[in-house]
Amino acid sequence: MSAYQFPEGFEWGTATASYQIEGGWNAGGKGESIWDRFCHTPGHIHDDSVGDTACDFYHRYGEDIGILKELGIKVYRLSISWPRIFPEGTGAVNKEGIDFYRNVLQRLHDNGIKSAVTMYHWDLPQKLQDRGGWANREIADWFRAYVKVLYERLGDLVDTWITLNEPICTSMAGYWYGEHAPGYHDYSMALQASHHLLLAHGAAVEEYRKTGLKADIGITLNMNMSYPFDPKNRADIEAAKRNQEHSNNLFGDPIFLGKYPEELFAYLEKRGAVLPDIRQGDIEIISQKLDFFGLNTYFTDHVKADESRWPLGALSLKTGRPHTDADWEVNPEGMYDLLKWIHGRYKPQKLIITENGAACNDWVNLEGKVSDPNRIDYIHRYLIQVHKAIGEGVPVKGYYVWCFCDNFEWAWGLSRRFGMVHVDYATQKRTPKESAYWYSKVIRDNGF
Ligand code: IFM
Repeated sequence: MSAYQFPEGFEWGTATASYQIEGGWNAGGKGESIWDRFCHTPGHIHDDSVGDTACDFYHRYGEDIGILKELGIKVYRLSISWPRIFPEGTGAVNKEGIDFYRNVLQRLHDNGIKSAVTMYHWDLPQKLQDRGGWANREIADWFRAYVKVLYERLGDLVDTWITLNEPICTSMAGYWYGEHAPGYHDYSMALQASHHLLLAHGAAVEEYRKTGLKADIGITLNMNMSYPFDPKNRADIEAAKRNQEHSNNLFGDPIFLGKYPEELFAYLEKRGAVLPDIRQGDIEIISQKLDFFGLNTYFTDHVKADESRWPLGALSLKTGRPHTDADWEVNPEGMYDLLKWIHGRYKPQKLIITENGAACNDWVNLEGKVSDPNRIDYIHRYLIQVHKAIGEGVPVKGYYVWCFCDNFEWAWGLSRRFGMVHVDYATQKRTPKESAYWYSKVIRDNGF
């Protein structure tokens, strides 16, 4: 019996995303995605790398699923590349794309590994970006047509469906601060895109309920706690509240409470932002009942009031805590606080931590091994907090480490390693790190 025993049937998993691992960017009839375009345009990626090959999962999925099996992973989270299914975004379905995912899902199934499939993890078809992308309200219909094909053609092999991954990154990083594709800098456009993401999410749930498929469907939101930098300073307290409403409630409230955060919207309007065009019936589409809440979380925000920061008047500062190679501070108690906060506010019947993990500066040592004690320590500490929350009644049913293998970390390219499996990008050699073996034992013991 472990000191920290998890409930029977706890779903230990690991996560990935199409653009970050697949490569084969123009193989098998795939169309161009916004990330292909973004990376192929110089100046966007810190280390000038591109995701053309990444981990070459497109050709090596058999080997990777073999490693998953060896480690005893129960659930593998992957995403579908929209332009692999619809090279033009809409219209003709690319059968080779469907076959690729059917093969992957079948292989997982044959190895006794459950699949959790994200339908959108940021690689929009470029053809749809050319029509405005997430800033165009029509995208909810484009998404509806796309997911219908996924349900029809892959539905028999999928164990869990996730509509969108971290939609706030799609809207804010993509349309406001421009760090992600398509790289715009327009806050009001980002707010409008957020609303369209929510509509697309709702459309996907609506279509799903018509299919009669039995798997669970939910969404993955990234959230984190915001604490005032100076807990005695009134302005910091208010700024932290605003910051948290922006990072958590902007998507959480409309989906789970059927309304947008009013105070936040009033503040944004006062500061000159244009609020989204919300039409009659939109909120009903957005707030349909979900089977679970998918949570991604990595760090906490410590917020100082700063009027000069438009539009939120909030600045997140470092506190001197240890940080990972992504420069994200390690604050495991933030996981506990967040789980309690979500449970209290949204009361989901089931919660899955669909991502949590650490970037570390790992390399293969002379003995051919990868020692990554900091990643082990990070996951260990965060899991202790998850365990505590479960003990207090928060219905966390699964935990997925981000990431299964090192991969293409968006604007940071190949320079940040989040994997439990090391990837040598020159040779594509895989080396499970110590964390992979540690996690494998956690799974076997259902605790630690
Ligand atoms: O790599 C990303 C992933 O695509 C989404 N969640 C956060 C991870 C680490 O930055």
